[in-house]
Amino acid sequence: MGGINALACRNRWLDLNQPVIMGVLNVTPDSFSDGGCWTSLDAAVTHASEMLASGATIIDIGGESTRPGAAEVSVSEELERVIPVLRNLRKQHPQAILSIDTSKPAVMRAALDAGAHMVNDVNALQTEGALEMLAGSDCGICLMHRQGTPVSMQLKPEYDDVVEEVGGFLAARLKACEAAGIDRRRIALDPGFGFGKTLQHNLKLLDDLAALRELGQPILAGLSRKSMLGKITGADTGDRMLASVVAAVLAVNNGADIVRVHDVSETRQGLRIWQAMRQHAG
Ligand code: 7PJ
Repeated sequence: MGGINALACRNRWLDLNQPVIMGVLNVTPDSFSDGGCWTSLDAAVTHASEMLASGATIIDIGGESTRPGAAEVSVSEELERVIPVLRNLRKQHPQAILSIDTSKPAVMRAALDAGAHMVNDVNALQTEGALEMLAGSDCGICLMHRQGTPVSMQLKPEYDDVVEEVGGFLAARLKACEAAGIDRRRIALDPGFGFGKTLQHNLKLLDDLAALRELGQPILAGLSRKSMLGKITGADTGDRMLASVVAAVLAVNNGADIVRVHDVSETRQGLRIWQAMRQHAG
């Protein structure tokens, strides 16, 4: 295996021949979409176990809220939130691929030491020291595009051509990774839905997701419960499951390999329909 059919994540290959579900595990007290219900260790591990049983292959553990306007979290606080969860999951679910959602090199290091297989960085390894840190490892990596910082990004997003600019940014980060000595078989790319984008930008990216595949890397898409779905349907955050499943299926149909979701079991059902259609087509 190799190339776009798989993603190298330390000692294993993540098989991308079928759509892969990445389940979101927020261990942030201020996370908007689940009200911070999973802050205690037991609750977090239980929720992750449920997502794995429902069809998630990857668990994305995040201790730093990246929603628009979120406060910054210190390294020590982030470590206190995520490391116990990682260690515990590593022990209880040795088959699971564990991803750490962070932009901080010190958290990446500690998470890899605790057994994480993948780093999901909404800052695309632009933090000082992040590239070098991961060049010394063999974990999987997700590079995500965003315009602006969590505080500023939704103020006034502007692009001449959003697909071209997001693609250009991801291509440049991919190149920076390779120049730092990171094998491209470790790298997935993500347009970063909702990160410094208007509804129109998000829709254009979703419609044209296939254009990003030309970069030759696996594509990850995160649309689950995002405000763009609320803008379209009028549904509040707690009531966006159906819209999220539809969005995940559309993303996969348009070229996403991995979908980052909260509602794993429902997404699995939706993707089964897509897979059945594909298999029928041969
Ligand atoms: C994303 C993410 C995403 C990747 C968040 C939320 C906001 N990581 N982390 N892609 N979104 N790779 O879940 O609504 O879209 S946090």
